[in-house]
Amino acid sequence: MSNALLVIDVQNDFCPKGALAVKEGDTIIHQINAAMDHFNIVVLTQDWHPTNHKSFASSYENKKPFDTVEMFYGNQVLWPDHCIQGSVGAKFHPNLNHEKADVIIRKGSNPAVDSYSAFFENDKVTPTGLHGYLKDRNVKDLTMVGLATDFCVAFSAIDAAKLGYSVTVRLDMARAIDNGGSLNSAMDNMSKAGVKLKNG
Ligand code: VGL
Ligand code: ZN
Repeated sequence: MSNALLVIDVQNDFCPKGALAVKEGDTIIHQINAAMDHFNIVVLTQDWHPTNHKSFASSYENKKPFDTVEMFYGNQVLWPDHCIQGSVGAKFHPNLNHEKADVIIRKGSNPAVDSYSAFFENDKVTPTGLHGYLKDRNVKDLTMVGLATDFCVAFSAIDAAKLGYSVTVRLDMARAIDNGGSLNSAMDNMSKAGVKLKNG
């Protein structure tokens, strides 16, 4: 039985000065690097969107960032353009020790579907392949860190708990966007799903 550290979206665009900057997003990186040595497997995720992605406010005529739209899979927050495939903003933050990664999962490549979770796209049915990988490697315990607590970290943690993993989110190694109460509701939803929330 193995454990894995999932490092969610520690990319330039989610760090200060990035296109969708998360406050203090870069302050967690040294601690994340140190944590990598304590797990059997390190997984990194990378938000990886085409320029015309339907989660971008710029894909609509009368929308601005943080407005919402109804997609075929439900409500979707609209974001500033971020993590465009191949751009500097999509790269891992230079301080992140990405060479420790056993596997890198890229997500959000389908222009019609956003993908917060490391396991399923936002349609809740299209898998990323991570569950198969972790099953094959006999991983049962997952610890999640990274950006942003209230979106990609929370969605990944809740999906993992539903899939039967024992899941811990290390809040001291995660930071939130916290738009319109999103952090509070994400914390509630994670607790209800049985995700352990720890600060150290
Ligand atoms: C994320 C919004 C849009 C995240 C990604 O990594 O939490 N949030 N794309
Ligand atoms: Zn995104």
